[in-house]
Amino acid sequence: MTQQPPKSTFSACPHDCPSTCALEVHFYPHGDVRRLNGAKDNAYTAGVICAKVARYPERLYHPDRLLKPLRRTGKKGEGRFEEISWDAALDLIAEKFLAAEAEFGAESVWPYHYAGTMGMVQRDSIHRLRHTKGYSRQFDSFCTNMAWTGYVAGTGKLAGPDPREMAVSDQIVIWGTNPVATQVNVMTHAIAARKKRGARIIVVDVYETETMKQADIGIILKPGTDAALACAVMHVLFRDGHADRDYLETYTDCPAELEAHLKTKTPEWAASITGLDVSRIEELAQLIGSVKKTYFRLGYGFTRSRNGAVGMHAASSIAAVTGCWKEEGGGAFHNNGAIYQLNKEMIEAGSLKDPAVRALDQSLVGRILTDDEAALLGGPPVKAMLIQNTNPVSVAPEQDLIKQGFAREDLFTVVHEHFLTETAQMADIVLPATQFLEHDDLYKGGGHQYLMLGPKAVEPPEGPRENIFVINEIARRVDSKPHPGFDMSARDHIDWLLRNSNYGTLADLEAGKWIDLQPDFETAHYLNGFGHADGKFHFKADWGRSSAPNKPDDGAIFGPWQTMPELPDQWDSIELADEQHPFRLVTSPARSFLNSTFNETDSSKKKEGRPEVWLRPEEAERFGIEDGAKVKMGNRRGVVTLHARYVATVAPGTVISEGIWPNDAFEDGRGINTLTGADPVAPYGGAAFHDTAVWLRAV
Ligand SMILES: Nc1nc2c(c(=O)[nH]1)N[C@H]1C(S)=C(S)[C@@H](COP(=O)(O)OP(=O)(O)OC[C@H]3O[C@@H](n4cnc5c(=O)[nH]c(N)nc54)[C@H](O)[C@@H]3O)O[C@H]1N2
Ligand SMILES: Nc1nc2c(c(=O)[nH]1)N[C@H]1C(S)=C(S)[C@@H](COP(=O)(O)OP(=O)(O)OC[C@H]3O[C@@H](n4cnc5c(=O)[nH]c(N)nc54)[C@H](O)[C@@H]3O)O[C@H]1N2
Ligand code: SF4
Ligand SMILES: [Mo]
Repeated sequence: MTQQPPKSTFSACPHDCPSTCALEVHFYPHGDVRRLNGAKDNAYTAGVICAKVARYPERLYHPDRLLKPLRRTGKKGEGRFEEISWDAALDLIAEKFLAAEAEFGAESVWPYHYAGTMGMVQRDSIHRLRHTKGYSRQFDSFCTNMAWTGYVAGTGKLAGPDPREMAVSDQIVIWGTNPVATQVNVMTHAIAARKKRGARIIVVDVYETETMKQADIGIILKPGTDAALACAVMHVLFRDGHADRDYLETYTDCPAELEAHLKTKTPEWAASITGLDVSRIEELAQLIGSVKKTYFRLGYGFTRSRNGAVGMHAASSIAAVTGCWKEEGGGAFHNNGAIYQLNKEMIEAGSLKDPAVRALDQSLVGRILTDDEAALLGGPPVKAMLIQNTNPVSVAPEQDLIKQGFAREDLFTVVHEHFLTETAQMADIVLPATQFLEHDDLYKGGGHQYLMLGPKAVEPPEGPRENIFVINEIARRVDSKPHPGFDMSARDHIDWLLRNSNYGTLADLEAGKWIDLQPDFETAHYLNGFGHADGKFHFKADWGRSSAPNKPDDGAIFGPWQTMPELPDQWDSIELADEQHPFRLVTSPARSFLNSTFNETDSSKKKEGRPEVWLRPEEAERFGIEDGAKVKMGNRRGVVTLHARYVATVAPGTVISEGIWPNDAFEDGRGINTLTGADPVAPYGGAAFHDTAVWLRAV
């Protein structure tokens, strides 16, 4: 007799979202997944998840899901494929990878991945293949570079006050993040603080987001001007006696120098840069100065600019001026990356990593595939790629170049995917992948402090295979150096990682579901000293010379880093508007998509409507653009076609286009990243997705 399937089980959300929610998975009696909920017994998730993941069966049982390996039969990108067996596909991949290696060297093969799943076994095993073969490495630059570099410039460590303390805060400043859309649990805790303690919620963004609609105070500033706002706030704090001088003396590097430097950074000065009224800046500073328990929740959004690291450092400095770091419910939190000490040797084969092998910048994929010598770092052309967990033809900047690159007949591309994405459409071989409920993995929260298990909950359909299967099978066929990680199942990997990181065993984690790794209060609030060698918070940033999580290990430093201001200041390295490009475009996330994920589901597409550009009515009228009209938006990188919408609550001179829509949702198949630039941002790289000058024209 077959066993009765369980009614429910637990999991963890695999998506690239700081919330990394603890999930309950509910089944129908026949065993299919019925719905997903947030786990109530997880203190951060607290029973709440976003709507798009709650309706996961729509993605899991989607009729367009890839179920068979495919081989291209038509021209590149034409979309014509035939089914082949797994064995035939893997043999062909090995043959092509070996041929590229023989003719151009191992660096001509570029395994390319990102964070479609955040599960460490399925996401990072691609490094095991890379390092055991000496294939090109990847420099990650889509997401975290400016934010982490800027935060660590001040604190010396990527960690901060327990995010659950938002619930005991008196004031929460949500800066450059839109949690209603991007990390719903921030709202759970912020709203709890408001209900229980009357806490005030302040939101700083470049337009009125759904989060701002729920706030008590909304500050709408011009993109890339956050450092100016932060400086003026600190000016007022010093001026009006809200600076905690004892704290500054004990815990910071150069308070007197900062105070002198800020003398000219008046609200009037900042008003002219940010587009805010002087009174608004004064009001914000008074609120921050008068509430001890102020929790700054600093997001990624405001750092996706060419001055993003400077902006993040400036915003985090405010908390060091008021000394709110020492309060329960106070301080400045961005991400908890540094609290996890994980031994990933079996997953990544880091011991076999050859630092002499080039690390290609993932954002420069368009330039790399079109043989830009600088982007190729002096090495051979890229001749073969294995792509897992990412959709560069949609999500990466300089899309026109990327399409040209992937169209090369001499490039052999393998894409392992759930759906026939824009990238998969350009592939020579498409492999079907399991979804997170169909494989085992281990997750860590960026926006909280749990290490979490996501066990396999259902059998995959016949066809899709997990990422490590593909990695291990290719490794076997391309004569990689031996490594024990190739002979381990996902469960073996999880067990080994836990044991060798002193976090117990897989059996322990199966029983406990997650491990709370929150450091003690003194450590999290830096009461024993900040992460720098001198134990101080650094107002003076050591740009380009400091260590930071994203610092390239080949020593590369990018952009005009020598001109970065050491003390918090406005830095005009952004793509400023000019006569030809009167607007600055920000490509904020859409609530119902997660990067390019979920943009294949009907319910998400329906909720989001169509690709649009939002701008102020009076500015639109000046360019003869009517509400709802079809418009072209462009710059030197390319042109996209979408529809205009009048929105009065956007910063002056700014236009917003929410969401990474499928490229084919745009009239001529060009997606929003046609317009964004890939130039690496100072000092440690990153793509400035929210920093783009454009023109707009009615059509
Ligand atoms: N629904 C949904 N959730 C997501 C994602 C998604 O695409 N959709 N993406 C996931 C990923 S990969 C990540 S990294 C996180 C990122 O999540 P967040 O940290 O929230 O960062 P962003 O999504 O880039 O942008 C957040 C907000 O910053 C604003 N912003 C842009 N430029 C500026 C500026 O110069 N100053 C200020 N003050 N604000 C600015 C944008 O308008 C936006 O509302 O979210 C994850 N969650
Ligand atoms: N214009 C603009 N562009 C942006 C951003 C923006 O704000 N604006 N945000 C940027 C940011 S922050 C990020 S992080 C990047 C994210 O870009 P990506 O990492 O590409 O993000 P996703 O679209 O979430 O995931 C990519 C693919 O991974 C696949 N996938 C998921 N799980 C698995 C799995 O287990 N196995 C395999 N083989 N595949 C899987 C999904 O089906 C999906 O197609 O986008 C960046 N691009
Ligand atoms: S809020 Fe983020 S982590 Fe939570 S379920 Fe939604 S996508 Fe996943
Ligand atoms: Mo991201």
